[in-house]
Amino acid sequence: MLPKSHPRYDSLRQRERLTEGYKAGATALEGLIAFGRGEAFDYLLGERTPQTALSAIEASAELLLSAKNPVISVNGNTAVLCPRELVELSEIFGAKLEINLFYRTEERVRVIAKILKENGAKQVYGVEPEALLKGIESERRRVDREGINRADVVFVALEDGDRTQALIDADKKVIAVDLNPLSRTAKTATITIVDNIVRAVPLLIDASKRLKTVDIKKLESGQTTFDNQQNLKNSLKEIITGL
Ligand code: PTJ
Repeated sequence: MLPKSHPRYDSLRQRERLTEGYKAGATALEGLIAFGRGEAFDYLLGERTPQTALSAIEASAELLLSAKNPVISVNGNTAVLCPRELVELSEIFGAKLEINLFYRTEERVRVIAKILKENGAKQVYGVEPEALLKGIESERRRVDREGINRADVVFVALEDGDRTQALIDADKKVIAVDLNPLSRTAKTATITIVDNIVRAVPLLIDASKRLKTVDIKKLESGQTTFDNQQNLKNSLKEIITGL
């Protein structure tokens, strides 16, 4: 039993969620390793949201609010780390929730769909994906015809760079959450939020609720001012300054 008074309670709780998620059949064993790499970067960030992530979150909220067919891509890590928040995010934008797995099995898809539904999702896409995303050979190429296949903006987290590139090549805009500002995903996405998914999604929810009251035309003009490459460089500077 993890005592709430433990100074690293939040971090240890995230680990527990993932190991529980693995035992339940949602999270891939490799997902635990991927999380460990993220933890190392989170440590370098001082386990708090950097200023650069706040700028990226603001730009992401603007992009999602102006999207015509946004989709939130869910994998075995995000499904257990922040399922309720992902459902809430999807409701704010009228975005579809689509399961997209690197280590795809029917059983994992079933368990993840159940988790999302238990957390309020009315419809889950990607359960029987019929379309294929060009440019990748992994299981991530399987996409829902009505979901990622038709999306103009795709929200991804804990992702491999190949699919982000394939989504960009398919003329979609990609919002990535990745603690590693040096990853291929981070460098390839339209907007990269360098932060822990468990902090980034609630902040994105808050920013979106606030911006929802703003005129859409103003939002569209705001998007063009965000420079992802510069923001990533600034993220690295923030890490170095922190060190
Ligand atoms: O559930 P599946 O089958 O789709 O598999 C998912 C994993 C995570 C196993 C797969 O996508 C994978 O191997 O990912 P990578 O290539 O290791 O990339 C994961 C990235 O996410 C790394 O750059 C990590 O630093 C980052 N990361 C890890 N934990 C977090 C994170 N970013 C944000 N928040 C986290 N909590």
